[in-house]
Amino acid sequence: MSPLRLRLPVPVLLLLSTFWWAPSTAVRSSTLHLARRGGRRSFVPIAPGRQILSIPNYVARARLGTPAQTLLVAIDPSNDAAWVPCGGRTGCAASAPSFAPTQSSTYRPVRCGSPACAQVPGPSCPGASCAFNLTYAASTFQALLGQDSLALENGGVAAASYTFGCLHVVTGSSVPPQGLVGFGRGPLSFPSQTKDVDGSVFSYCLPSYKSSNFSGTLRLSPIGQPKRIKTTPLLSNPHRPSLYYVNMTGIRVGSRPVSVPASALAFDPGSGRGTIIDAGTMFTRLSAPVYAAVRDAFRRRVRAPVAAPLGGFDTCYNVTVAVPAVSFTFAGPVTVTLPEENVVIRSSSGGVACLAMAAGPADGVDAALNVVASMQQQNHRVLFDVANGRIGFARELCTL
Ligand SMILES: *[C@@H]1O[C@H](CO)[C@@H](O)[C@H](O)[C@H]1NC(C)=O
Ligand SMILES: *[C@@H]1O[C@H](CO)[C@@H](O)[C@H](O)[C@H]1NC(C)=O
Ligand SMILES: *[C@@H]1O[C@H](CO)[C@@H](O)[C@H](O)[C@H]1NC(C)=O
Ligand SMILES: CC(=O)N[C@H]1CO[C@H](CO)[C@@H](O)[C@@H]1O
Repeated sequence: MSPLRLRLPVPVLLLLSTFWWAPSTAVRSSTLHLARRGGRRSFVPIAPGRQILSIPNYVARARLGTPAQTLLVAIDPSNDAAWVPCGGRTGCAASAPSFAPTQSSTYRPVRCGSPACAQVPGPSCPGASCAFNLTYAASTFQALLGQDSLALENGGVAAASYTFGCLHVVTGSSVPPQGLVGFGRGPLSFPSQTKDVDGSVFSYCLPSYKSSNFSGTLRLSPIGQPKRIKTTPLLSNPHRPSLYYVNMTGIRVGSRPVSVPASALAFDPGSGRGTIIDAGTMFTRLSAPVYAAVRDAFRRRVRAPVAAPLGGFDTCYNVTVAVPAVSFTFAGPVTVTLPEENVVIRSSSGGVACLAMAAGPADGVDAALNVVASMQQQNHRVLFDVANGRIGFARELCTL
């Protein structure tokens, strides 16, 4: 039942190489001036990690410890605990940026028996410090729980004593190499640990995954959020308490509703069926019957011969085709209409375009889950207003 396992099936990950643009050699910082300076009411600049770190997550610069050590951390709304790779043993040259707790005067290990230790899943106490294991995608970690000062770039100090996992052993790959800050709904997430200041409200605008600019914005408080934004109620699943569930009630391809039985979309905490908003997954995944209906409607509208599948995508075209908009309707009702850039992915050569969605796993806890993923959210503002139990959507261009 771990929400940490909520990630792309491997074939979809593999196709990333097909669609991989050459990574840029340097992290660009020239666009930082776009974020208003002057304290915590401004924006945290975010960028797709795809070009910078070869990961599907969006990243922000974090400063951890005293003096501050800078890491490019993934921002993940479907996880709670933050974790960073920890190194810094004297005499060891770190090959990749990692956090050196011994170099920070404000780092404190979390002791066994402390309240923070009780908040991590499956804590153990081999010594005096609180230890836990974590899985993320296909990787597992062993971590020690610690606390230190955390700030996200341009967002002010989030917390003088932020609780996070210090990773010592990592098995597996394709994880955010410089760590992750969970933006889920559990007690260890960023919104929870900063709620006294940020009021359990944040929003983001994700720039195009092809961009390498930090032109996206993460807004960390109720102040400065869009006043006029269409919202849908947030639903909670006690079995998967980290996740932001919403009530998706219909899907359209072009102007036509896709024929999906209401029962295939209905929220059911017991089985996990329903729809979540996530940004740690790159491409929207729909439960198998829902995806089949959307794909069939899409193919009927496009009317060109379907070419061979590419990676995890089964609806690809060799030729230039006119692509219908796809709309998701949520309770409210709120309809989010996705233009072409949120609907199809084009190969690097430009020759092939595929419907950028896939069917979820055939079985397991995620089989009935629909995941509205980052590619489908890019260039929209998505508001996570936990304080008022709602999620909002508005079109906003944040790609340079
Ligand atoms: C974490 O995993 C390691 C290796 O599998 C195991 O030895 C250890 O006991 C686990 N720790 C916890 C807290 O479960
Ligand atoms: C979701 O929306 C449908 C249609 O409006 C409604 O019938 C259903 O009760 C809603 N489900 C939840 C859990 O709010
Ligand atoms: C797509 O292109 C490939 C390679 O050029 C070709 O083998 C295939 O027949 C084409 N498919 C369609 C449906 O045009
Ligand atoms: C303003 C700016 O820095 N734009 C850059 C954004 O990133 C792209 C590459 O992804 C560059 O080509 C732009 O110059």
